[in-house]
Amino acid sequence: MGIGQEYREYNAWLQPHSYRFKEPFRLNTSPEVPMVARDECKAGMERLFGSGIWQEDAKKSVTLHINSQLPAEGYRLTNGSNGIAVEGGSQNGILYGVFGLLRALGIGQFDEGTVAESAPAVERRVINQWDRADGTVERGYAGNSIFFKDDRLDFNPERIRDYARLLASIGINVIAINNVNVTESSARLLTAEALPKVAELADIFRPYGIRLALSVHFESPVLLGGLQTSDPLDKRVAAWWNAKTQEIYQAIPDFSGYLMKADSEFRGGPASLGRTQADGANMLARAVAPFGGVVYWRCFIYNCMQDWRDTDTDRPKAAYDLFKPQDGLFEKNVILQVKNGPSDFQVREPNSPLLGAMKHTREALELQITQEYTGHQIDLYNLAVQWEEVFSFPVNRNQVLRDLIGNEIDTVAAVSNVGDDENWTGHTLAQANLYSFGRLAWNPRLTAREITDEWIKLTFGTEPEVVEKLTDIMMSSRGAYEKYNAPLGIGWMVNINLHYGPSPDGYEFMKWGTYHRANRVAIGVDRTSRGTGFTKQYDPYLTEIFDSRETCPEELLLYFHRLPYTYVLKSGKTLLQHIYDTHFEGVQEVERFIALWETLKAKLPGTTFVSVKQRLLKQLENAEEWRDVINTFFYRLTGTTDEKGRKIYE
Ligand code: GCW
Repeated sequence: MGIGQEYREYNAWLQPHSYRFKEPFRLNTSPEVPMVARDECKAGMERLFGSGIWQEDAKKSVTLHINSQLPAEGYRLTNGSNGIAVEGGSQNGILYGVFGLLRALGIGQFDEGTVAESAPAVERRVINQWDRADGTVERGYAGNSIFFKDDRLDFNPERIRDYARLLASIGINVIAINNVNVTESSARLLTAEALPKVAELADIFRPYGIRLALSVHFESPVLLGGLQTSDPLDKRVAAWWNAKTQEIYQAIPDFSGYLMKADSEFRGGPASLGRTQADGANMLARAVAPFGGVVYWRCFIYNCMQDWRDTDTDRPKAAYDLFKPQDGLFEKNVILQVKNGPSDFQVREPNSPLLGAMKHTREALELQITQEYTGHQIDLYNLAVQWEEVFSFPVNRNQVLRDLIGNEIDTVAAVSNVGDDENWTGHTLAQANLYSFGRLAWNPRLTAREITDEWIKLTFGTEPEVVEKLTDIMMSSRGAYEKYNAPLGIGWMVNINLHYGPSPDGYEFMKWGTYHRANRVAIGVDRTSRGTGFTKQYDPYLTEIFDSRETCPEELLLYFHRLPYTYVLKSGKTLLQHIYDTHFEGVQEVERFIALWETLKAKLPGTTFVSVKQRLLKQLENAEEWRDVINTFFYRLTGTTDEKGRKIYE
């Protein structure tokens, strides 16, 4: 990335533009201002306005300095008559201030007289890489890992630095570099041979205010330490973790902590040894506590060996049932990491009832940027729209999830969508999802529209036609995908393992607890108080809302209820007709995106125009496949034809 360049997809939202400026500036920095903040400011202003922006004898200045009155990571920007001041509460604060300034100038919202203050809503804004030691990325759709190759860390420092810059520019301050499904070879990152290389990575991230975390194998004491057991209550096990942790902190003094997927999807964990989640998490927490570290303990635990004939077990209930009774038993530096939905990053889910339910335990919200169930970065899907809904989802009569951020929930984490593709994310427009995650983790009160607008302007400039049409496409993209996907929150009608493309019965007779139980008259699982009782895990205010077909949010009807196809929705349509209609509409939406995109040909960079168009055409094929498979599936079950007489295959 750099100055004086043309647009390159690689630059993501840190693109050059040639905006005009009234007067040149001098750059003034006090000695405690970190080098990277100064460099980013210098280069960033040149990127926006050209190198003429800096002149040593300029009357006005851009001044960077630290103001310890401000929140540590916060900043204040002032555009006064003498020039621009960027104050930061700390070294990181000043860096965020510089990026905040560049963003404000880039979107044209920083005229003279403006004062802007900002500070992050949560202490930890975390990226989880699902990069495997062998160099592939689990659920990655943008090439291979930028960190690993051939069972070891093997990276291009320049590329990592550019990633660090992108992440810092959106306020990320922690990164876990390896997949939560830790294998024997990735467990070896903790060994004395591997740690120096991990420390090299930490050194690259550090100047950008980003601390490293590692996903660790619960059975490390056996795998690496030669012990007979990994039992968290065994003194030798705890001693092994203590010693190992000390070794890590010697190499990486600001190490953020351990990320753990235990007792989940065939991973070992405390439960498999007859211990509680708290026993396991606390052992690690005590090891990192003296160094100020934390344990990110994932709550994605359910029976993945369910028999489809078993109708008593209801997967969405699992995490709450397991963790809620242990509230209060966790050490202070344990952070329970909870996926936004109780299922698994589906297109449409309610929020997890576990979010906000733990009154004496810290929690992290986990989102997924990589488009596992949302189109594999082939189909366009603006996740900001979905995340805005997640943050706006009620937890009780008076609060929505957003209100807990920074309080009960002090960490926001997400699974990254980058790989070694030149444009980082495969689909260039999927860069917006990484951008939006950082912005929302910093400030969950931003709307999807505001963030999308920022991203478009920073990436492609401020030309109104481009902004307007791209905003339209991007703001509509989630709705379009939902329309041609599984209907009304039922989820899971995807090709198994792959999770792209339709397969309505793919997961129906599997062990994963993912059943729609469709027959010729009805579909869905009754998760109300009268059914599996899942709704009772929510605050009573919500239990009542979800329990009733009339008050349950319609887009979630089939998440909570079992309904006949003849059930009449608020639109006056039957459930079946709604399914047919939305599936035809979803395809039409994609056709509309393609037509709109075509009209932007002359106004967008050629490389991006072509690559996005190719993906849109593939998306159209996918949408048609979904439409026809889903419509035929329901037509065959019900024998009921489409009221509008459109083509449904027999
Ligand atoms: O969504 C599922 C994915 C797995 C993933 C798991 C998890 C990393 O299909 O690929 O494993 O969730 O979140 O642990």
